[in-house]
Amino acid sequence: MKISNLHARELLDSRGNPTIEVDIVLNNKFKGSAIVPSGASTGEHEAVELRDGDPKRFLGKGVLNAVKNVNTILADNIIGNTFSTQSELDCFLIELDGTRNKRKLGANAILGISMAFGRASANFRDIPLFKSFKDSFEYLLPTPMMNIINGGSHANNNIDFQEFMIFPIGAKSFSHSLQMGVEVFHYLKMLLNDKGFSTAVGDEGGFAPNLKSNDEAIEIILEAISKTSYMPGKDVYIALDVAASEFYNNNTYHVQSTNSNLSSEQMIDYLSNLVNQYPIISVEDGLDENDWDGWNELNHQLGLKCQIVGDDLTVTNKHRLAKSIKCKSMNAILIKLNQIGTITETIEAINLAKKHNLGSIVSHRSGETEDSIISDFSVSMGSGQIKTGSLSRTDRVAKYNQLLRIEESLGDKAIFAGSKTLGIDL
Ligand code: 2PG
Ligand code: MG
Repeated sequence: MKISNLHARELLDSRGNPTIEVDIVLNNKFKGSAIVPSGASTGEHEAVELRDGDPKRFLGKGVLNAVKNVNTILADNIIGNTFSTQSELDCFLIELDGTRNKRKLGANAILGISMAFGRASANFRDIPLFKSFKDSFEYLLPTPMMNIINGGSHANNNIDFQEFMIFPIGAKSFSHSLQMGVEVFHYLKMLLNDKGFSTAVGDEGGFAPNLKSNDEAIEIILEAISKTSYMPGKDVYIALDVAASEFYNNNTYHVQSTNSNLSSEQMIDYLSNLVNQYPIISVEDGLDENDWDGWNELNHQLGLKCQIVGDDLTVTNKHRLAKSIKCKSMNAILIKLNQIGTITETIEAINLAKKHNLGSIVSHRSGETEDSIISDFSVSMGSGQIKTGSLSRTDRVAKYNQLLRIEESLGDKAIFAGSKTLGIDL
């Protein structure tokens, strides 16, 4: 596959912040484009997203430098070169950048090329994108974690935890799981309305009501589930993204809604109580990204009955993942392409997780776009779980719609993950 053209531009993400789109052409014929997403609660060990920092443009958030890097240095070095695989291209990009965290050329610039190449190479090989990242005889449709109440740094309300998700592992198929999620979502809207709460939504399309506590958020979701024909704790479970690094300071977890300042041990007790009290089977970033001892204890206490998911802890980085495997910190990993910056390194993280029987959850970012590559990627990699926001807002729904198309095209070859690929045995 010879790169005949490469071009980047600045456009907008779902929060109205600039991001980068990359177009690539292979062999003068096969095209691919991709748009890079962007996080708000970013982990401090993530690859570097290059922003201009020019206060006169987009409050410093412009990405013209990343765009320029693609259109000059990267284009000069890549156009005319031939790559036979995704990993050949990605290794070339990593070497060209030469830094540990892609700070020279920008992980956003590099990932844009990596993703666009993935699309163009699927076109070149004349296969659908969801078949292109890995050869497989069967395709696993992921169980969605749908974020229907937003808090933390994704919403302007009192709730500490960032995401309250419904996880319908009892569904029969992907489309069925989505329908279940949508029904709960609409009952939740009615309930919030009846109780006089706002039904305005947060960054990921989930509701952002001013509830008193994390418990209240869980309870109102359970009430919404009880309005449907599904059983909480059988058909539908709760998954949380605590995003605890966001409220951790001076060795203390500041849980505002309960007005408490917790030590690591107390935070673990708090999470254990929630897991024992409610049908919660997945807890992401329950502790700070550098609280290694705490993670080990959390996984020790809860890891047999609940997924303990690393996101900021592991940042899709195989070295941090290897450390967390060694330290027995978790039993599942959240996978985000832009935390590490190439498709190849993302696949390496998934493969390492699989080798050690950890669950993997392919994830969006809170700043998203119409690009739905993660849907194809999750099927291709057989991750079995996807986290891509709520059931409203096109930037979120685009991912679910793409999964519906994939499910339809696979017909009876589409296998639904259900509970099969959890990092725990239920
Ligand atoms: C997370 C993500 C996505 P952000 O913490 O898991 O939901 O949020 O993209 O803001 O890091
Ligand atoms: Mg997270």
